[in-house]
Amino acid sequence: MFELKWLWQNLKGDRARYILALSLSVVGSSLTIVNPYIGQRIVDTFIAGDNAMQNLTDERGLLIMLCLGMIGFSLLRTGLAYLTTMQYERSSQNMLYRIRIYLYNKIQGQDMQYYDHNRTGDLMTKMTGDLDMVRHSMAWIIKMIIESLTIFIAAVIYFFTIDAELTLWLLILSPPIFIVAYIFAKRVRPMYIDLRERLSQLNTTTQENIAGNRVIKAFAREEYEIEKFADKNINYSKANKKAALVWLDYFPFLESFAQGFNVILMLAGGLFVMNGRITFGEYAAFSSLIWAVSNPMRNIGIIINDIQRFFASLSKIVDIYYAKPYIVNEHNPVEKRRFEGRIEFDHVSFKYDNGKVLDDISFKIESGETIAIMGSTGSGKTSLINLIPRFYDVSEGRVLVDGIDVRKLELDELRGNIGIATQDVLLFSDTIDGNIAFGDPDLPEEDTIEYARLAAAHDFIIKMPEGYDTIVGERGVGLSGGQKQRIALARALAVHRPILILDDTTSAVDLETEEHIQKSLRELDYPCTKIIIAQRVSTTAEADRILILDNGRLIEEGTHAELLAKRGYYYDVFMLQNEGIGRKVTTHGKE
Ligand code: DCP
Ligand code: MG
Repeated sequence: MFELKWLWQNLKGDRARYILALSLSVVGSSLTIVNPYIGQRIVDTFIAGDNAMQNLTDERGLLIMLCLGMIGFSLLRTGLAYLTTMQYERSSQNMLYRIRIYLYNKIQGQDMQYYDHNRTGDLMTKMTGDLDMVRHSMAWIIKMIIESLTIFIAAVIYFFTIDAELTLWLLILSPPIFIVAYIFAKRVRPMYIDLRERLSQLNTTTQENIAGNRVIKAFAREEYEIEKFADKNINYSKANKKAALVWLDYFPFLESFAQGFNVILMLAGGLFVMNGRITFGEYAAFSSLIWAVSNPMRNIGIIINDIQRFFASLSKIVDIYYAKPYIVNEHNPVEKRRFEGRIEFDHVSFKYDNGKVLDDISFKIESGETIAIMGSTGSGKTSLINLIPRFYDVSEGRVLVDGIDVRKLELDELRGNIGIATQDVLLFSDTIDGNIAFGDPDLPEEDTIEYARLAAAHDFIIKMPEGYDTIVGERGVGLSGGQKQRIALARALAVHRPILILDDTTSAVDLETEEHIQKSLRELDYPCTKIIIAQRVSTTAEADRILILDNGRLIEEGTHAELLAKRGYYYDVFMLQNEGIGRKVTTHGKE
């Protein structure tokens, strides 16, 4: 019921229209009983009545009126049905539109932790299938329920005005029908929740397969993936059939009860006509409206099925709606300051769901310094830099930017001061120009080219079919890993932020290109604190300071020379990376 309240809130702006639709439904369906009533008058007066022949000649006007009335009411009902459907469609579509925007904003506003826990396929299912199901329910299922109910009630009231006893005889069947329907609903509910989950799994598999197509091809795992998909597909199909077939267990009972209405009407109604309790016309009215009582009983299964699906989908959407990100923008109207770019980690520890990743890390970076971070894979480098723009929050300790705890800063302001090139490069399906200017859509073209140059990307960009207007990304021209990294670097440089974070951004470029990039970074035309994660000593050597992470701990800190002198991890890496060169030199020397 809480979900219905939620829907009602979201109908805001279209509530009047929706209520109009509901009212039109009620009026339109109540009119269903008018024609049987006219039919009853015609039968009683002109066909089966005592003076039928007499009336046929004397009251021809009345007969014509009644016939015209029948046609008129039919037309009126058709017109009303048209109007009603239009109102349902409009209000539900408007609601869908609003909810979709809201949900989209919600998803956009979620923090990284949310994305760690929610599958893309599942979110996509919510944004498409579930939303459509909810709209369909608002427009069609609720309409069907309201109309069935109105027709049922109108028919029963009409029956009562004709003959209460006969009506009661007919209604004897209702309680058992409701009991059967209730048992059915209870049994089928978990099935639809399960069905919804399987659909989401199917979508997730599909989405991952499409996104990961290259890997699948590379490992020649198509067959395995097809099987995996087939498996999910069968699961979904089975669950669908199971839910649909449950209905068959109950269908014979409900159908028999529905048929029972006719039998009771024939037996009891026949007797009543013979006794003269009701007229033949009244019997005809009963007979022509008995469907209004039995059909809702027949349809109860379909209605229950749809309601269960409706709630299964609705609860999923409501989940997104009420999902609260832990890391939020307070939206205090602050002027966006430009930071100096001082960064401090003060006894910072951090953990994901499963165990500590950073352990008691403390260091300071002055404005304008260049810091390199090195460490074996999985040592926590990415996790560490993720704390600066507050992609995640620390578990213990503080991260300070310009001396202020990042948790006290406005997210917009904080992130607006950081340029970042993340480790997994994502380019949008857009032009190269659009990708570089992503953080600043007003970037003049000369600047785009300038930053592409600094990132050593200009040369390969101009060789592309349409230069800076070449579409890249998922559906565009393919780029090499190193090319993507360089465009991502240009994108990070182009925003002119006082803090620049590069996560393994030159890992895929050759040494010569790397040299060019380092030179660019040294000569940036704006003041900037740089944090560079790198594996190569050639990159780290020129940093003001180098931090070495090992298993989440800061084990070494100092300049290139200091760390070499220390003969620790950094020294080992240095030796390892220079060993090859060293050996070559030696061999050469011997010759
Ligand atoms: N981890 C996790 N959940 C995430 C991301 C990482 O549990 N969403 C774990 C995996 C590692 C540890 O945290 O055990 C550190 O991961 P990092 O990505 O911080 O490691 P690095 O960036 O140092 O590794 P690499 O050099 O491979 O990028
Ligand atoms: Mg990393």
